[in-house]
This record gives sequence, C-alpha cells and structure tokens, in this order.
Amino acid sequence: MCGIVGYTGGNPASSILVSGLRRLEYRGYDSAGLATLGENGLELRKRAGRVRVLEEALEANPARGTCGISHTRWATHGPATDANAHPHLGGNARAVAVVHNGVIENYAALRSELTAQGYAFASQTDTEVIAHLIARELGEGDDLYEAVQRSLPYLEGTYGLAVVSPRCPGQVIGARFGSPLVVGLGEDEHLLASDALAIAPHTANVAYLQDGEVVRLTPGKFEIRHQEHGPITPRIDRLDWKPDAVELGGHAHYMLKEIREQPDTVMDACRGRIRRAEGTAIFGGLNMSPRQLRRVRRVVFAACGTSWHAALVGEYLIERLAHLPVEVEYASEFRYRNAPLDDRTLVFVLSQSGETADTLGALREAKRQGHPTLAIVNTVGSTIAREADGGIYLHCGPEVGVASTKAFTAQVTVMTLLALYLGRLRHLSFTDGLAVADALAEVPSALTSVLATEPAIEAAAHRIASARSALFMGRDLHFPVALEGALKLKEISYIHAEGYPTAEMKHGPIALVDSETPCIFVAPRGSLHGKTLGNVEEVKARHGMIISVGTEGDESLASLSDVFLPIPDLPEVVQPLVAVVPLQLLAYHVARIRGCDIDKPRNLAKSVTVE
Ligand code: HGA
Repeated sequence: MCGIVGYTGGNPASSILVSGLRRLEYRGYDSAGLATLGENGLELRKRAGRVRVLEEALEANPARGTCGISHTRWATHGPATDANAHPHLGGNARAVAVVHNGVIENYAALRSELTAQGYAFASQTDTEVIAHLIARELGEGDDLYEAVQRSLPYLEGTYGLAVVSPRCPGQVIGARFGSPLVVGLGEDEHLLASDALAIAPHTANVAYLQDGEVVRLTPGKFEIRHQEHGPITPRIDRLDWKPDAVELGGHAHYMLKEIREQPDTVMDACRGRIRRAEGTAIFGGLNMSPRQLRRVRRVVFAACGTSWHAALVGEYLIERLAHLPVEVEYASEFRYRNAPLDDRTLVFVLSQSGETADTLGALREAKRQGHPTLAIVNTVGSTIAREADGGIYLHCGPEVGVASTKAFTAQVTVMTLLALYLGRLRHLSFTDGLAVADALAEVPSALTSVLATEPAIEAAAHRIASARSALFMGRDLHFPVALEGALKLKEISYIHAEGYPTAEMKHGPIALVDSETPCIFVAPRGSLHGKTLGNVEEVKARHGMIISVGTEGDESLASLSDVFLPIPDLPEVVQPLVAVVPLQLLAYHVARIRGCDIDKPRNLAKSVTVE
C-alpha cells in the first residue's frame, strides 16, 4: 500500500518520480503527489485522484530539479483530498517535505504537542506530525539525516518514509519501521521506493532496508545507519525480472493478463520441484530436514484474503495426503490470540507480497514463541521471506492486478507439492505420490483449455451482471474455491457474494435463493459428486439460477444448470487449480460489463502494509 518513490541524480526528477508512481499505483490510488528540489527551492504538486491527475497538474506547472520524493496514497487517516495527499510539509517555512507509508498510532498526542509549539497543520493525516517533528529537530541547521534520526523515537506505529529539505539539496533521507523500503543503486544516481517495481527500469542492484534503518542518498553515495546499532554495511541484491513483467502486453487489464499467464505460472511454481524417481516433491529453501519435518505434529497456516483461501486448500490436501492436522488462521486474529501451540507445531505464513502487515505480525508472534516458521511468498527478498526460518517462493512474477489470480494458483500449486512432500515423509506410497506428481503435470494444458472457453464464460457473465447478490458453493477441496470465486466477484464487481460449503446451504443461505440470485456450484466429478447433484436439485426446485463448473461431459450436472462451464477431467487433488479459473474470468467479465475499474477496485489496494 502507498507507493513511495525517491530520486537523486543527474536527470530531471519529476518524470522519474511520476513513472515510478505509475508502476506503484496499484498499491494505492486515492491521491498522488511529489516534491522536488529545484533552483527556486522546494516545489510541491499534489492532487486527489489518480496519478494522471497529478501528471496534468505537472504539465500545467512543471516541477524542476534533479532530486525529489513522491507518493501514491491509500488513505488511513483523512479522506482523499488535495490537502491530505502526500508530500506533507514540515515547519512553518516549508523546511521539509515527507511522504509516508504506515500509521502513526500516537499522532493525536503529537499533533496537540506540536500545535501548542506553534506548528500549523494543513491536513487530517497522521503523517503530517512526522513532517513537523523533523522540521523541529532540523531547527535552523542543515543536517537532515540527523534530524530524521532524532525524530523517529517520538513515533509509535509503522513507517516507510522519504524526506527532502531545500536546505539539503541533492539529499533524500529514507527510514523504515514496519513498512518496506528499498534503495536502487544506479550510476551517479540513487532511488528509494516502497517496492522494487519502481526501481527495476533504472537498475537491477538494490539494497532492502531493515526495520530501524535510516538511509541517506546523494547522487554518488548512499549510507545506512541502524537507530541502535550504528552504521550498516548493506547487502546488495539483484532483481531478476523479465523486462516485460509489468507491461500490459496488449491485454485489456493486468487481471486478465495474469489470469491468462496461469498455464505458465503454475508450471513455474512446479519447476525443479518434482522428483518422479521418488514419487515426491523437493524444496530448496525449507531449511528443515526430513527428520525435523517428520517430528511435526501439527501445521498452522496464517494468511489473509486470497492467501487464506489457498491455505484452506492446503489444509484439505495435507490432511488427505499426509494425515497431518492442519489449521488455517486469519493472520490478523492469530497474531493477537493466545492460541495454544505445542512445541511440535510448524507455523507457515502465506503472502503474495511478503509484506502483508497482519501476516508479518503473525510470523513474528510465532517466532517469538519459538516455533519453526516457514513462508510461502512471491516477492523475493520481501520482509516475510527474510524473517521466516525458511520458505518456498511462488516464482509467478510480479502480480499487479489488485484482485489476486495467478498468485492464488501458484500458492495452491505449492500447497499440492507440499502435501505430496509431507505425505511421502509419512504414509503416502510411491505409487500414490507419483499419481499426484503426474496429475500436476496435466494442469498447465488443462488451464489452456479452460482459458479457451472464455467466450462462454463472458456470455455467462452477461446473465449475472445485474444481480445484487450471488452464492458460490463447493464441497471438500472446492469449498475454498467457492470462497475465492465469491471474493473475486465482490472485490472487482461490487456484487455481494458469499461462499459456502455446498451442503451447508440448507442451514441458511437457501433462504436467499430465487430466480434473481445466481447460485454458482463448483462441482467437478469426484467422491462427493452425487451428493452435490442433490444440492443442485434443491436449488433448482426453488427456481434458482444455476451456473456450474463441472467436468466436461458431465450430462447430469449440465442438464440441471442454466449455464454449464466445463473443465477437463482431472484427478481430484488438482481440480481446484483449474476450477478456479472460470470463476476468475466470470468475475472479470461481470466487472467489465458493469464498467468497474478492474485493476484498481474501489477502496482496495495491493500489498496491505497496514494493520
Ligand atoms: N497514514 C497515511 C499513510 C497511509 C498508508 O500508508 N497507506 O498504505 C495516510 O493516511 O495518509
């Protein structure tokens, strides 16, 4: 959330800052702004609305200078207005400009104190106190780096900050506590960003800041200090992204592009991880030996949103293949609950971005209690990836669409491999293990066939686009798929949608069934298929509109359905990976028909770095 970009070098800062914001806009799009240091001092431009509104303001009134900071906001404190847009100015003489990602929990007390000291506030944000604090510490001096370091101890909460001052031309100061920041190391130029995506077009060399670190960038140098431990020698990492990874490449939306990438991304998530000769999976980064993993008696998954649904598929698979008890927790609940975990519990967290604040909190709580912690994340080098004891990367490339799609199927792929691996450490036979590995190998081509049915899914979308509410139902492994289908629809089309275990329908949701309410059944052939057909009949008897995702050639389901969306015949353990795709496309087309902003849905943002 909230995109931050800072630049200092030999090129005009404004265009670099704005193009960086465009790459980060999916993280927040309430307002956008920048501050540059030009010959006439600090130049500030900020506007409520999208980055393009800021660009229009800049066309009319360019901001000069080769050093500056910028921000795209997802509001936590104060609505999306020009005044609340970042940067915020500190000191009554525009001494500093600050952009911030995070939440300052003691902002109200600081605001009263600073107001009493004569500082005038121009916004409703928590961020503005940071700007005034830094200005206060800077006083009449010109050591911004020191002033920022003296200000930070006053703050309670989380921050990723970028700061400039007209008294320190050419300098950008960054500070991190709980919100990510990364430095880009170019030739005679340095960048600072909340996400390496903004840096990638300029350099592949990056240094991730850790909590408690403060950085000073000038065109030729960067230095990092830890608030408690003093100067730090940074580790330089290399970004390893395909150049077109964040381009639309002719697709109408990132979400559609990412849906269509899934045959490749599922293959990438499997790559090098299947060992057919042993009928099992292998992982490079778990940092736990088979002996240690065999001692595990219980697995807890902690995650949020779509990742939580992927974890739920993991629960069904691991219980089925490895007979190991699994619990799936909302990370935001788990971190503050006093959940009794014994010493043979393994805690696994899932996060696409690797920066999700609640999931990071859950990880830290589990580590504090001394549990082994593992992570499944997409973003290499992210905070969760660094802090977990070991983990598994998704390798599905940057996901830009706010509604997660390819990360979900990559997570479910990893879950299937994990269940196979844990199963083979316990009771699963070689033959059964090999069958799972072979089933996974069928998935990419099955996904390609499902993607080819997009016109039929689009036609189904027209039938439900004006619904007020929709029910998604699935059993066993397809219950999490139903939840995910409902989440996709509500996220991007704003139609109210609920996911239920199919048989649970009778215990309440069936009261909602009428001819206007689409009932979407995820029901490929499997062990509970006959029972599901009974539930579909019950809805039909009440004149419900039935849309089903089923195995091609399943005439019994097709004849009960108003719309039948076929998927190839696949072994049950891999069906969720394929059955979710018609639901992703359905949500996409419904949102498109309704004219919704698919890649930037209302009130949402990617990479939820606030609690
Ligand atoms: N609290 C600040 C920044 C919000 C944020 O980090 N969102 O992700 C504000 O409301 O402007």
